[in-house]
Amino acid sequence: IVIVIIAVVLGLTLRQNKSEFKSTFLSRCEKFNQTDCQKVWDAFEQAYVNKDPCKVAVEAYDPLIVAAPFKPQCNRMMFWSKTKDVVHGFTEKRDCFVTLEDTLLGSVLDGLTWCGKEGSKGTFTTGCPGWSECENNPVRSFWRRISAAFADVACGDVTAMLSGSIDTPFNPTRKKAPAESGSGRGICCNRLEDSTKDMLWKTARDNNIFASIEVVRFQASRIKSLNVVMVLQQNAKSNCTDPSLKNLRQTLDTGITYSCKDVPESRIQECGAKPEIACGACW
Ligand code: AVW
Repeated sequence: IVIVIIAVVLGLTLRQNKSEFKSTFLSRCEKFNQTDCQKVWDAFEQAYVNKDPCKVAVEAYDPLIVAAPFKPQCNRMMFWSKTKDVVHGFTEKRDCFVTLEDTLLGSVLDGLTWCGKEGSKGTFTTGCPGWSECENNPVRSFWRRISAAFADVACGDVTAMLSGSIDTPFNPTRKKAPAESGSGRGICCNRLEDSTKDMLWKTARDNNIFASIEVVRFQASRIKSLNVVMVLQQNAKSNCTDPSLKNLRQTLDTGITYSCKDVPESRIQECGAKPEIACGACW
C-alpha cells in the first residue's frame, strides 16, 4: 500500500510539474500576438525530451530558433553581464531598449528550470542538473543558443550594461567548476543540497555569455557602434578605465565604434521611473 501511495503521489507530482511548466510557457507566450505557441512549445520540447539531461547540445535548440526567429530591433538592442536586475528594472518600465529576456523566447523561459529523461516523454522541473553540473544541460544550452541568435541579429547602435561592482567587467575566460568533468554528470546533482549547488554555481560563474558568445558574433556589417554603460554602485571596483575593457575593444570586429560611459545605478533607476526623461538623455 505504501509503495502504491508513493507511486501515485510521485506520478501526480511529476504530471503536475509538467503541466504547470507548460502552462507557464504558454501563458507567457500568448502575450506575444500572432504567435503559434503550441508550435513554439513543440520545437522547444524536442530539444531535450527523452534525452540524458547532460547530453543536450546547444544545437538541439536550432529548430526552436527556426520556429521563433528573432527580429532585429536596430538601435534598441541591450546586452548585459552581471547587471540583470538593474537592466530589467529599466527595460520593463521604458521601451527604449529590448533585452533578450524581453523577447518571446527569452521571456517564456526566464527564471525556469527544465529537463527531460531518457525513456520518458515528460518535462521535469526537479532533479535537473544545475547550470554548471555538466556542460550540456538543457537550461544552459538553451541560453547559450538563444543568446547567440539574439547577438546574430544585433544591428545599428548596440548598448551593453556591464557591472562596475566586479574586478573584471569583461571576462571571457571560463573556469571549470570542480564538478564539471567532460560530458558526465560529475558529482551527482540530485542528492546535492542547495547550498552545495550554490557553491558550484559561484565557482563556475565565469561562463560569461556576453563575452564568450555575444560580443564575438557582433558583425561590423550590421552594427555601427557598441556603447557600454558601466553601472556604478557605491564603492565601485571598476569603471570605463578598466583594462578588461581594452580586451573588449580588441575583441570587437573592426569597423564597430566603441564607447563607454560610467553611469551611477541611481541614474538608471531614476530614468526608468521618469518617462519624461528622453531615452537619449538617460546617460
Ligand atoms: P551573467 P552573462 N547558474 O550575469 O554575460 C545558473 O553572468 O553570462 O551574464 N544560472 C546562471 C549561471 C550559473 N552559474 N551563470 C549564468 N546564469 C544565468 C543573455 C542566470 O540566469 C543576455 F543577452 C544569470 O542571471 C545578456 O547579454 C544569467 O545567466 C547575457 O546573456 C546571466 O549571467 C548575459 O549573460
